[in-house]
Amino acid sequence: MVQIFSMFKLQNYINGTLQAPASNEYLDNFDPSTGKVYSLIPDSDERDVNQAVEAAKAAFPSWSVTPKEKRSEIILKIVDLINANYDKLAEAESRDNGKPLWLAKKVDIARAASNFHFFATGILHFASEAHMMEDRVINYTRRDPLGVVGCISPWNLPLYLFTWKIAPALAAGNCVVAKPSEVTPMTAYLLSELCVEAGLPMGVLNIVHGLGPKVGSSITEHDDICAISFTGGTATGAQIAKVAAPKFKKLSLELGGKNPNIIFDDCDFDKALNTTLASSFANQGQICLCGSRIFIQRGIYEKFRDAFVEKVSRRKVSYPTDPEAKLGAVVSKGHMEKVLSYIQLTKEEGGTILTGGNQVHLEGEHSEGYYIEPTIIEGLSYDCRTNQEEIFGPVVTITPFDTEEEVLMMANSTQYGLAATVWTENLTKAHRVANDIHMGIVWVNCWLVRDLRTPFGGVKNSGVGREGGFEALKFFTEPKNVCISL
Ligand code: TXE
Repeated sequence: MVQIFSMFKLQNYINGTLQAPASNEYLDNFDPSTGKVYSLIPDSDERDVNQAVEAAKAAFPSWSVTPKEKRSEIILKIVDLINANYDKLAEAESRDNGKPLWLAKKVDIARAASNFHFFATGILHFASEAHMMEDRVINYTRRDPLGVVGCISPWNLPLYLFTWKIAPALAAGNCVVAKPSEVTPMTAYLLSELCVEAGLPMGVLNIVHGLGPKVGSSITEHDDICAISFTGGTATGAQIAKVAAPKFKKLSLELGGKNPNIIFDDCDFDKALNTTLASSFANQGQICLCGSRIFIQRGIYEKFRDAFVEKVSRRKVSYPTDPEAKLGAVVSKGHMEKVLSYIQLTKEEGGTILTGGNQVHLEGEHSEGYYIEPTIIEGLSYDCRTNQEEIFGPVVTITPFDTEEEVLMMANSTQYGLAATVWTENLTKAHRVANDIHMGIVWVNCWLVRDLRTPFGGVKNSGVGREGGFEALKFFTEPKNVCISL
């Protein structure tokens, strides 16, 4: 008797119910740690998006006037359910993305719960302003929910970035049509089950799975979706802007980065070294905030380089459930090939690989997984392609510098402007460099320290707008000035 294993099929979440796509077609969902298909994703299309938009439109009149305390209470129920299903969500995230299980537990799921908690409470303190004029005239600013909004998220921090958009949108009283990356859809699917359990009113949140150019573009194009919040690649961001701009949709674009990590010779050496291990290779280097261009002042260049290479060469690449794994699998075969192609490019550009540079072949069931050694490259010019283009994998370059002016020129030389890290014990220099670097975020003597109240985003090709705190609630509301003559 041949046993037919029926692959688990994810479902869309539309109008409060979990359902098959209109096409009844499915896409393969790969486990990056084994290279094998382990579930199926709805191959949705504009029919599903249209149904989701209709559900959201029907829910908006009620949800938008639900008292914020009630909205907060329902969203906090989702927080409780995330925490009650913590390990299941972490295991799902790790299997879907390839990241180490310990990392999914420590970062991804914790932050998903925090995102909902932050905005469920933040909305209770969200206020606007009034402006008094002479002769008894008062102005006040209303901030009303926008209506039906689109949230489109990427594969590197799947539930973390998915909820980073959905939480403020819902808290502010909008209804949402959301699309997670088709590369890592699992935790978004599990979240929809939790939303049903939390009693989120039907149609308030709708999750449509599927391909970007099909489902994502249907969301971007839909005339009844008035705002798009997107995180992903710069090229895709440009594509979305091209569609949305002539329709005058509100846009929040959180795009790529090529972040400088600037290490002056008066830094706290051990702290800079240990933090740079994380800022270079956390999540397999698949975080838009990773510091992939490391600039080291000449006085400590060789000492730092040798210590860094020694530590990195010992970082264990392993299957995600290995508690010793410092790096897991990169997210897909295509992405692995993209990263390996940049390692090949770096050789052609004259780089020297000090450690790493190879695909890793594990044994047994993980032998077909997508693993790459953490890689350090030196000897490249600051303006070559390897140092100008986003690789988004476990690959960093190191470059010596002499003066502050020189390193600022190199750091500011790319088309990106997301996040910089600066290591110095000289306070005046820290403030001066932070002032002169063209980025949206600057960490001094730390990395990835996140206060959710702060404005989050970048300049140049790293995006448009800011997420986080009241910036996010302002994005997801429309200000209206009312001027009354008493
Ligand atoms: O991003 P995409 P991907 C960078 C990184 C990576 C590159 C591409 O360099 O190699 O972007 O990654 C949806 N209309 N970052 O492929 O294509 C898509 O389905 C509407 C940086 O993940 O931008 C997915 O849900 N939507 C980034 C989402 O967009 C479309 C994190 C992101 O996919 C669409 C990830 C379209 N035409 C990658 N095409 C960061 N800033 O953190 C695709 N999508």
